[in-house]
Amino acid sequence: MIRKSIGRIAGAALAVWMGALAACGAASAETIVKSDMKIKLNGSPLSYDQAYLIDNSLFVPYRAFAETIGAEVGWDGDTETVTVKKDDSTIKLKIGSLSATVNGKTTAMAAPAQLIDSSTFVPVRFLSENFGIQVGYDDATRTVSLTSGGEAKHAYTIEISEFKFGPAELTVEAGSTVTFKNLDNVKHNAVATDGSFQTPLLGENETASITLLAPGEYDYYCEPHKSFMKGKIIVK
Ligand SMILES: [Cu+2]
Repeated sequence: MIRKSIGRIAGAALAVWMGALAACGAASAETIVKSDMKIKLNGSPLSYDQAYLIDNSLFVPYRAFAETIGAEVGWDGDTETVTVKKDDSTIKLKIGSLSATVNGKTTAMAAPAQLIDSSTFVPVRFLSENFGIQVGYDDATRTVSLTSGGEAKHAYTIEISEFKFGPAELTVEAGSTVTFKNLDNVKHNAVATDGSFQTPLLGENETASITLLAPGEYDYYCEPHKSFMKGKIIVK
């Protein structure tokens, strides 16, 4: 049933992989290529014993991938269906089927789950995106980057009033968005001492937001009032 044509194709068109969700001719023979792409999750490299490019979609073994993203898995041999469950989301993939079930809804996929040498391989992009994990690809380093942390994202506001940042020190989770709001009728901004962020000069009631991804301590100041207007954001 499952065609396997493992071959070597140099320089598979990875740009196509990025957009491969769009369409897939069900009748066309799949092209299965061993993949040497690297995968990172939130910046940490992951390693899989095997990975394949199938019709330019990256596939990895389902158990290993589920562990990576902190999901539970199940396998029903009678229906050849993999169930992947994470938080409140459940995705069911049937071997060879272009329809997946995402929280009970039938959803089309670019390339189906596959049995290769008796192991079940699942598409990284499809699962990641349906679990709210962002997927990026850097062609130069052939690295797929997965960014999770949906529920850890928070939004904070620092009010600038009477030439002070309030609160002067703020602790946030990595990936949080911090909005500066100026309440003074004098222009202020916020500039990180290490150059990692800089808002425009804000007039009265104007706001600017920054997103802090890397943990660390960020000292910042207001450029026009550098000598006395200072603050700190601690990213955990
Ligand atoms: Cu200022």
